Amino acid sequence: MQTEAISNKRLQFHDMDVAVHRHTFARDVTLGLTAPQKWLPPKYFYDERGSQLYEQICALPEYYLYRAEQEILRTYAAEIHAEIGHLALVEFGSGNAAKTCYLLAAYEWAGQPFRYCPVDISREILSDTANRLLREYTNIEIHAMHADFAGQPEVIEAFQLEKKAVAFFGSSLGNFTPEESVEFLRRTAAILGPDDVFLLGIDLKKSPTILIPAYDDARGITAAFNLNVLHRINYELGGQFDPQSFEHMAIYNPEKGRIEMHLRSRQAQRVPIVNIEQVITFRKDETIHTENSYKYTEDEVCDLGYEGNLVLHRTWFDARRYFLLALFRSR
Ligand code: AVI
Repeated sequence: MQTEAISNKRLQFHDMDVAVHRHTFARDVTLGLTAPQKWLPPKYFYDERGSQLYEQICALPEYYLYRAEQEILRTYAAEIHAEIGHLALVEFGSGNAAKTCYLLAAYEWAGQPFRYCPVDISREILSDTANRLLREYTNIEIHAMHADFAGQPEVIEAFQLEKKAVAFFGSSLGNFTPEESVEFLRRTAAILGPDDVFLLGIDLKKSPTILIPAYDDARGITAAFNLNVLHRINYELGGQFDPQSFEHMAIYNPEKGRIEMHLRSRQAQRVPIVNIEQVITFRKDETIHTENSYKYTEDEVCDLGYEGNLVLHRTWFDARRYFLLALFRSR
């Protein structure tokens, strides 16, 4: 990744090379849509519109994940801050940082300058959020990074922090397969110093009667979020998808312990995608697998961390024990 730092007194911005990103998108779409089970990586949901739709999902009554994690951060912010100390806070997938604000407020109340380093794949949200936080907190200094961190958590080394708390909230680790999660955790653990911590917010296993509506809401916002990836292929890669000819689907796969999102073709169809020189054919009811959301038990989170070279130190739960915030250190 090439980074370009635009500095002002309290804000530094590391930019991703957008041309490289476009190329990767074209490559991933070609790979995914020509596979026997068509698939697309979920990271491509998050263009500007997709990020806005995700914010709307977080406000939905069915999407308990957001409020459960918010409850944990609101209730225990001071305790978490005391536990981690006044370390620079790096956040993978920071989005609008709405929940992180509870923790940032605890930093602010300490009355000492602190550094927040948000990393996100959506540049618009990152930049808007950084500017908003600068207005809200007087002690904050922000080093923001526009990056696709999923395959290379080491991008955060560009912040050159001596000591850090690295946060990965929102159950976003659940969008990786367990194998990818272990790899991500190992690579993250490898760049943690002895005083550093890793904070993981993760959704817990529960009844499919609660899980499924969270990914298939009554207002159809999750459906729009899922279908948005077809719009994105249309405008970024010259695709000719008619999104209305696809239907959103969310199922719980109990063997794998994950919610799967798919887009099901309502009819047999051929879809040209000009920029990748492909015509993709669909049978009626054929699906594109667009996302996995793995759910874990507390023990599985501990084991996953251990395999990722991390030791679990503390846990916090919401009152219903729907969601877990886990604090790890490198082992
Ligand atoms: C970002 N990620 C953790 C969300 C999830 O729950 O898997 C994305 C999402 N997909 C559908 N609704 C929300």
